[in-house]
Amino acid sequence: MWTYRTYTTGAKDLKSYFRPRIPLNGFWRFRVDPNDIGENNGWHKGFESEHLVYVPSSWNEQNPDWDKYVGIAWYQTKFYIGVEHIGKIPWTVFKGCGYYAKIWVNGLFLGDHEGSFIEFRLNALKAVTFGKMNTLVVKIDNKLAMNRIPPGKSVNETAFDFYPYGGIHRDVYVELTNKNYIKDLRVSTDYRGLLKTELTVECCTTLAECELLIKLYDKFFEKEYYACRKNVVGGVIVVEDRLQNIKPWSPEDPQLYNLEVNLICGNEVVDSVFERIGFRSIEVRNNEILLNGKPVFLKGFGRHEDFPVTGKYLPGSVLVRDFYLMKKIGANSFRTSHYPYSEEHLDLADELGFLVILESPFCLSGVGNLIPKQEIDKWCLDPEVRSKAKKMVEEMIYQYKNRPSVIMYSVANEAPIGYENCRSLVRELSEFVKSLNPQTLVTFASHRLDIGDLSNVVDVISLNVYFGWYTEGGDLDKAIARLEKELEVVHQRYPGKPIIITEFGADAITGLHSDPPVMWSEEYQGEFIRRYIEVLIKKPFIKGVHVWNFADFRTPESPLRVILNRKGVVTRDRQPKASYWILQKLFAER
Ligand code: GCB
Repeated sequence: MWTYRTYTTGAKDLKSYFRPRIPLNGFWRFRVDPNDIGENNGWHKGFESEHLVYVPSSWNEQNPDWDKYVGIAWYQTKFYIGVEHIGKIPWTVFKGCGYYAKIWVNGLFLGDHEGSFIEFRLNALKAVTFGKMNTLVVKIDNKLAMNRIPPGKSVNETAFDFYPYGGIHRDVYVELTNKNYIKDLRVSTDYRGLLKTELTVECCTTLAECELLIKLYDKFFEKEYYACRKNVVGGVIVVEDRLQNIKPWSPEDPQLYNLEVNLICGNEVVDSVFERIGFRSIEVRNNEILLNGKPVFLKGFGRHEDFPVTGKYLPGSVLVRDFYLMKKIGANSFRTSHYPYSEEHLDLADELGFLVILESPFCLSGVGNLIPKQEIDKWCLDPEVRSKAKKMVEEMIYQYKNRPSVIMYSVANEAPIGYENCRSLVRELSEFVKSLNPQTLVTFASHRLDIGDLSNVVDVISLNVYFGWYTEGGDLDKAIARLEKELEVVHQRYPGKPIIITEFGADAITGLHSDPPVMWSEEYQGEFIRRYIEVLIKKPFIKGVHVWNFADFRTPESPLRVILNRKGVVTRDRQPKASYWILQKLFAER
């Protein structure tokens, strides 16, 4: 049984054609509040402003005046709920905004949420007026602080190498449910047709009058494969069956099914939701990552959600281009570095057959530049940091637990595991993931090649390596010799563990050419990737290669960055660099 409850509150946002939805994407009123005067001046009841901002998208690049603004900003919109909905619960649903958000409807505080990359929904029943316009106000606080995840100090002093965009960067809507509704739906499958459904139902009437009708359809809701009825006894219902003639989900053939669940009370359907599921198994055995019992090799990228003007919002059209570019290059996998991506992003991964490492926002690459070395260990012990890191892992799994594409969770990126308390935190997070679901594969991306006894808690060792860029710069012979040597050492240290190289890459400014290849040229990047991959694919213990990065992305300003991190094999506007074609050839050979 799947037991959360340490941190996750509210219901899971489930797909539904039944629940009425009022989309709130569009132009909202906007106001920055650098001195945090808004609440004292009643802005949460509604505020005046000449400025507009588009939702979803980060605020920064929508107006050059806001570009480097990290701090408090206010958003406001109006919505109407017709009287025909009286008796229903209106939920305000935010798919991702941050860093810290407080929400009011008609001046009444609904709740708050910390963390930019996870959905949350708040019950607005006490606040809304049916048959009238309602005012929704959101206060976003995007200040960087050491007790926030990921940590930072100011716009250009962050522990993470991506731009600290702020705002409402994913969809917002009001969804209406009946008072009896399906709160959570969790599906476990295997490639031999296991279908285990765990449902949490929230009922205000006597549960005995209610039953669940569970149906399995093909991807297009055209053919019904399975149906079962179950009385709602208690709030949690578990149904388990083994289905015949099911096609497994895999990158080569990503077969999806729709699992529909109807809640019927007194002969009336009162709720209906669905999840797109796949039948697949994932495990690590004898040094192999096995998908549906067969060894799989991960080929792909670390990515970012980053695009000009929209910031942390990747519009659907850009996502489609990204996935076609990834397909064309021969990739079958990516990591959601360094935070959970949007539902649409994962929808496409499910649909097009990508194996995803879902990463939490606990990204600490540059934490050593922000606090003195002797304080890092103390920082990792801070109960606030620890509980936030845990909450974010739990929320991430809660939201994405039913995704066939998600085969592994990464609990952190480049945590300073040389320090004892940081090591214990990564251990705690990994064990926590396993306690939520023992079938889940767990890892963390490490820049240290010696992960000590943390090898006992991860299924796969994930390494980020930059010989030939941050060390041995410009000298690929030396870099590759070191890579070979170091990897053999890692393998000898952990002979029973599959290893994935989750990051390796070199910056290239598109259009910058050089013979012989020198750093920052397209030729150097191509050569770097070619020589790495030629080595990596020959090592039997390496089970995956993720090039850093798929596309160039914006970062804080630093002498190491030319506005963007240029390690993309495509530019920020998604045009291939020379390395793209080299990688396409290499991926085809593995
Ligand atoms: C890393 C980090 C990643 C950076 C990358 C780089 O190790 O994990 O966030 O962007 O290196 O390009 O420096």
